[in-house]
Amino acid sequence: MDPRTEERSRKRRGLLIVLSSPSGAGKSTISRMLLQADTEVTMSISATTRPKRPGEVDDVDYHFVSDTEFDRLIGEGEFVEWAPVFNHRYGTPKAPVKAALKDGRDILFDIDWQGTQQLHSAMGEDLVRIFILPPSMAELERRLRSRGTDSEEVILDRMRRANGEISHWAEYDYVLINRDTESCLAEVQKIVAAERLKRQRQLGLVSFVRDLAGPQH
Ligand SMILES: Nc1nc2c(ncn2[C@@H]2O[C@H](COP(=O)(O)OP(=O)(O)OP(=O)(O)O)[C@@H](O)[C@H]2O)c(=O)[nH]1
Ligand SMILES: [Mg+2]
Repeated sequence: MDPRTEERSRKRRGLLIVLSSPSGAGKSTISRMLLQADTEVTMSISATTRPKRPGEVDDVDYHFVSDTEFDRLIGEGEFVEWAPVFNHRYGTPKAPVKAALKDGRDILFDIDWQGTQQLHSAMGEDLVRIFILPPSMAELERRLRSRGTDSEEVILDRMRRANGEISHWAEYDYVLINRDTESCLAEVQKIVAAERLKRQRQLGLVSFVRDLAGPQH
């Protein structure tokens, strides 16, 4: 296809959406609902050296890899960002990000503040950063406990880590307080809708406006 025709048929450049939050603030639930509601958004699947948990599926939840394999991926420049989180390493594969941007599809990233900083340096304006805060620390703790899956020690550890993650809130473009899931999801959808309309993401605008002006000018 002639590149100009191809550009017009694509209409817009894809959007990279980061959702970060402390553990228990509702990020996973909101991600899942957004993916279900919006077929233009797909999830970025990270590689990790952490062991697979029961119920997790390789290449669906994460690409579970060994330390050696992770080193190889770093060496070959396969990651757009990677960071140590707790005792393991996590990284975002580069190829799907490039493909999505080009095809005008959006990608959602569930990554921490370290990854967000790196992605921001690498991808600039293609990235929109959303941070989700809990309504209070008491509510965060209540939500962590209500999962019923974690030991007291794990819960206390997550609460400690939550303060560290929250301290990076001001590095994000949008900050939402998750008082209830439905309204928080609606807010995320409004952000996504507006970001898609940004001038720099609408391909073919220059030629559209040129044609609008027409031959009389
Ligand atoms: N930088 C970076 N962080 C990642 C990546 N993938 C996952 N993470 C972060 O690593 C942390 C731990 O993720 P998991 O091991 O899946 O544990 P979890 O139970 O989901 O932890 P929480 O989401 O914090 O409740 C989360 O904060 C993720 O956002 C990645 O590719 N890069
Ligand atoms: Mg998670």
